[in-house]
Amino acid sequence: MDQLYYAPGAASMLVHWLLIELDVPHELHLVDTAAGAQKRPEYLALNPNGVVPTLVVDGRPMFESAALAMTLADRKPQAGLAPLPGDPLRSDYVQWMFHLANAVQPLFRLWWYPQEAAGQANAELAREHVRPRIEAAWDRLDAQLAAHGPYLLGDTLSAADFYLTMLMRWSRNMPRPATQWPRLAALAQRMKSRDSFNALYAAEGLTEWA
Ligand SMILES: N[C@@H](CCC(=O)N[C@@H](CS)C(=O)NCC(=O)O)C(=O)O
Repeated sequence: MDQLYYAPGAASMLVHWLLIELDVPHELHLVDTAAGAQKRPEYLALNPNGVVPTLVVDGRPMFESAALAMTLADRKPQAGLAPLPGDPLRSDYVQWMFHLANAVQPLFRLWWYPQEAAGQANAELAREHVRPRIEAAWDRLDAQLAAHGPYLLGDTLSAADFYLTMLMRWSRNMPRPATQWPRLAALAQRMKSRDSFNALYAAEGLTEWA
């Protein structure tokens, strides 16, 4: 059975959501990130990066939430959350997964841990600079959905929409949350109406942005 090391609402949420959506048997291990459990030797032995998630598959610990999401979606092709190789939508899907992983998710790392990049003395300034970059990402994603929605792949739901929803959730307490963009708000609404979203919230004890 897959073992997920997670913290509520963290990047592990994408993997957890897909485990539920795809009905993959799994066991949860809570990592107390507030207490620094992700930096302890026993966790670093699983994931030397000291972050969540880690997914142990067949005894092998794997990391990187986007890669784990793609792996899970590919493992259950019948669910249709990843266009198959050869399908013209496959390259769009890979593009959006990489875009979210490389161009959007790292902005949230800068938003929450500005001192890592800029030092404690410049943390507020770094946040001021990253905020418009997150908002610009919402501009572009909203425009994509306006032209080719309602999902990132048009009419086809994919793992990329689960990923985008997690990232939108992360903006919920920002001055301009993603849901201030109308097509992003519509996508969030659709995704939140899935049974798997409710099951995820119950399993992680989440309440905000329900
Ligand atoms: N690229 C990694 C990033 C993971 C990440 O930054 N996780 C955060 C929570 S969202 C974390 O574990 N933070 C605690 C820390 O950095 O000590 C992924 O997507 O798996």
